Parts: sequence; structure tokens; C-alpha cells
Amino acid sequence: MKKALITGITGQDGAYLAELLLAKGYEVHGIKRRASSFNTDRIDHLYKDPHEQDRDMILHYGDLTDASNLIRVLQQVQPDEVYNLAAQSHVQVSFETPEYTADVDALGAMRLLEGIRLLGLEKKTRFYQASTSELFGLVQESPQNEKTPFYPRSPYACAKLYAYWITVNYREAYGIYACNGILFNHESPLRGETFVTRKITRALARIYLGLQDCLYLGNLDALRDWGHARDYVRMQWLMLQQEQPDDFVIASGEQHSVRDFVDAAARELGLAIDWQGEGIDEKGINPANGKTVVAVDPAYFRPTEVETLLGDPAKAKEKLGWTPDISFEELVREMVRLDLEEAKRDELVERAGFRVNHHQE
Ligand code: NDP
Ligand code: GDR
Repeated sequence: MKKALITGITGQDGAYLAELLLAKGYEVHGIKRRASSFNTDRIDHLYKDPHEQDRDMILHYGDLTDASNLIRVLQQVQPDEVYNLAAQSHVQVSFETPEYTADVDALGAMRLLEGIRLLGLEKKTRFYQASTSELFGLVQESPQNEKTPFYPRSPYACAKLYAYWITVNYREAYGIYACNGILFNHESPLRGETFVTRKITRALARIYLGLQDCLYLGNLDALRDWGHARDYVRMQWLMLQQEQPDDFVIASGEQHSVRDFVDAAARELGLAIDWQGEGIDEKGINPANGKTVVAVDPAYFRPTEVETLLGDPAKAKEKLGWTPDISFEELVREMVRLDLEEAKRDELVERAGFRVNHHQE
């Protein structure tokens, strides 16, 4: 039985990857952070009580800022594959927490690679680094492929640039089977609520039911290449199954704006959108035209923005047989459907007199 260690197992990708690896018969180990409340929502369906004998998913407390902890876990697990998905992954938040973001996202990757080396696991343990299209930042050519020059535009992207190169360096210096997946944005119903896609589907579902008034967004013209996380974690696994380690761009090759995403989600719900954001009544409707208002709040603008990203996944198509199964429209539909279910649950809870979380970040 192969053993995998996933950092960031409680996040969006960690949950889909754990599910995939368990289905393939792996023993899956994950690192979770200590939190003051339960933080395993996304993997609870895979979780078995520690007292059960036949557990195939085992969680270890840890943190990417703690080298001794990482080395201990690596030593204990002796993994065949390490997937380094843990990160402070929010671009805008990285402007507010640049040092912490660098510690986790840059040095965290180095700590794991150095742990593999110190423990003499260079020949045994394969390493996947969650690299990102944010490396391209202020894009130098379009579409972007593995040879496109990097131009990071945030503390997050600068930290991920270090992680990218330290992965390449440990591959070249010590012969570790280490790969970078340069993944473009991928979303799902498990996406964190403060990333723009989930923020949109969650807000529109709640507006539809009258639980929320208005959707506030930042840059509506930002262009992204959005895919489904379930498709993308398959590529993470495939990258570690090749004869030679390599770096790959994973993208859909299709581009949409934030505005397009709102329109697609609104269509699913039959909502008409008023983009002016003027004359909002207490229900978030413009009384002049009866449409749902989407307003721009400059608080969501970033000091330096990544305006446009579009990936060219030709290399992954050729060498990994990359074919995403889920289209943009199917992704939006699934996210809207599940956020509508969640909003209906909130509506019931609220009607029963209990408080629900109305955060809109
Ligand atoms: P999420 O934000 O959903 O998950 C991040 C995970 O990292 C969570 O499990 C989180 O734990 C954990 N984590 C954060 N800080 C630490 C720390 N200091 N020590 C240990 N664990 C930590 O991200 P995604 O699943 O969306 O992304 C996975 C990876 O892929 C990230 O590295 C991200 O930067 C990268 N990426 C993502 C893309 C996307 O579009 N989703 C595209 C390209 C790259 P907790 O649950 O406790 O917060
Ligand atoms: P991104 O994702 O920065 O691409 O990073 P996000 O969904 O946060 O932003 C995408 C684009 O939408 C614009 N935007 C808003 N974004 C947020 N979060 N909230 C808003 O209200 C809003 N309004 C407009 C942003 O300015 C941006 O242009 C994600 C993360 O998963 C990273 O970890 C990963 O590396 C990259 O994708 C690829």
C-alpha cells in the first residue's frame, strides 16, 4: 500500500486529493493545524475515529512554519509521495500578512524538501509543489505556458516563486523526484468563501432567498482561466506517476471575466443584474428596474492586480493526457446548486430563531 502525505488536507484541493488517493488504495496522511474549533469540515466524510482499526486516513497536527514537526511527521510516515498544498493562499490577504505568507508559502516548501533530504528519503519520496498561475502576474505573453517568464505581483506570488525554484533546485541538486504543478484558478463547492467565485455563488443564492441584500465586489474586469478542482487534483497525482519529474501548466485554456462569472451564476438562478449599483432599496433591488444590484467596493481592489491569466496546457495534454471533464458552465451550475442548498438551510435555521453567519468578505 502506497503512503501519501498531504499538507493542506483540510483545504479545497486537500479534500479532493485525499478522496482520490483513498479511492486508489493509498494510506493517506494529512497535516492539520490546531484551531480553536473543528476545521475538518471538508474531509469529515472521509474521517474515521482514531479508535477504529482499519483507518486509511490519518491526521497529524502540524504547521508548515515548524520544521521539527515536519521532520518528525516525515520520519514517522516515510511517505512515497508528499503533496505540498498547504499555504496562506489568499492573494489579497498576503498584502496584509507578507511575512507570514513568505514563512508558510516559501520557507514551508523548503522545510519539507530539506526534511526529505535530511532523512535520506531522496530516492523514496516524490514531491509535488502547488505552484500557481499567479507566478505569471503581469503577463509577458498570452497564453502562458511552462516557458513564459514570471512576474509576480503580490507577496503571495513572490513567496510561491521561491517555492517554485527551491523545488527545481532540490530536483537538480539532490535528484529528488520533485514537480511543480503550475495550476490556474480552480474552484468547486468546497472553495473558500472569500475567493471571488464562491463569494459570487454564495451571495447570489442568498440574495435569491432574501437572506442578503447586495453583492459587493472589486475588479469586475479581471480575467481568469477557471477550472474544476476535482479535475485538477487528478493532474497533481499524475505528475508524480511519470518516469521523470517535470513541471506542468494545468489550465482549461478558456478565459472569463469576474463579470462573466456573475452573469453565469445569475442565469442559473434566473436573477437579472443591475451593474450600476445605484438606488439600492433595502432588499438590494434597484426599484427603477427591479434588478439585483452588484456594487463595486474599492476595498476589494489590490495594490497590484493580476488583470489577465490564460493558460496553455498543451504540454500536460501531450505528456499526461490532460483532459478536464468539467466545463465552465457545469462548474458554475454545481457551485450555485450547492450554495442554494446551503442558503436554504440557513433560511430554516434563521426562521427557527437561530443566528447564521452573514459575513461578506
Ligand atoms: P485552501 O486555502 O483551500 O487550503 C489551504 C490549506 O493550507 C488549508 O488546509 C489550510 O489549513 C492549510 N494551511 C494554511 N496555512 C498553513 C500552515 N501554516 N501550516 C499548515 N497548513 C496550513 O487552498 P486550495 O486548496 O485552494 O489550494 C491548495 C494549494 O494550491 C495552495 O498552496 C494554493 O496556494 C495553491 N493553488 C491554488 C489554486 C486554486 O485556484 N485553488 C491555484 C494554484 C495554486 P486550514 O484549513 O486550517 O486553514
Ligand atoms: P486569485 O483568486 O487572486 O486569482 O487567487 P480570487 O478569487 O481571490 O480573485 C480572482 C480575481 O477576482 C477579482 N475580484 C475579487 N476577488 C476576491 N477575492 N473578492 C472580491 O470581492 C473580488 N472582486 C473582484 C480579484 O481582484 C482577482 O483579480 C486564487 C487563489 O486560489 C491562489 O491561491 C491561486 O494561486 C490563484 O487563484 C491561481
